Amino acid sequence: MHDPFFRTVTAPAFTRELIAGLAAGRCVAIRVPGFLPRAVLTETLRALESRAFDAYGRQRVDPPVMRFGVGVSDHRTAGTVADGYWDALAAQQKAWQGLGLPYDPFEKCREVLGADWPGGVSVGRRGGREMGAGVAREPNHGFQVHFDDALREFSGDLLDTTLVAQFAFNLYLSVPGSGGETVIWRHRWHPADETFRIPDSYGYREAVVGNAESIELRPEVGEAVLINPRYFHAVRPSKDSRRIALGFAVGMSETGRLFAWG
Ligand SMILES: O=C(O)CCC(=O)C(=O)O
Ligand SMILES: [Fe+2]
Repeated sequence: MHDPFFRTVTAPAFTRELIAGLAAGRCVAIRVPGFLPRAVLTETLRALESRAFDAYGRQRVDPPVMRFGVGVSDHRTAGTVADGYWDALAAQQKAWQGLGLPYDPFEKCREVLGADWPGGVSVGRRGGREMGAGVAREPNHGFQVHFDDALREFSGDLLDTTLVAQFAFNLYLSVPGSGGETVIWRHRWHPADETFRIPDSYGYREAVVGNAESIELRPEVGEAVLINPRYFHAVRPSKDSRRIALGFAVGMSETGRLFAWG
């Protein structure tokens, strides 16, 4: 049996109706091809390609995922954000400025993503401090099956507001010709799933999703995708070229504002 709400929607833009529908559970992903002008993509990709990417913490993220920028998940200790996050962010801002781009690609993403949303998309704050805007991620060996949910990863509220929904945004700058698919399963975390947890990892053994219905997305260059990351999802290994995406989390607050963080 197929759940008619377990579907992706492809549209020319992230409309208010589609974003609200994603929060409400009317779809699991919104795909917008040609999200940013081609020139912006190429310029950003060219700047990033020449730089060294770091790996996420090797113990938690194995196989390794490369990234340019700082993700809060690497600075989570006992359900809170470690001070090192803020120090790392300051260094990251310098690194992004060092790319010499005449714009901030994350700001462009927020502008376009929030164009139809009342109040747009702003960077979230914690303790009054602005969070990171996002990271460039390169999961060439894939992402393990996992879910993302700040509610379960952090105690209390991650941001200075209560979130009522969470999304994951990715803008694909480079995709492999083969592999690199994003798979989403119609399965949300259940306490019994912890028996499938890979020790010390962010991920789970694939058997965790059982025979749940799944959707496979093959991202295109220039496409932006907003998913409901509370569903278990994974990225398949790339078979040839690099898979590089600009990514950030997006939360919907109790007052209906959208906040991004990386
Ligand atoms: O790269 C992707 O397609 C999805 C990565 C992911 O796990 C996420 O954005 O939460
Ligand atoms: Fe994820």
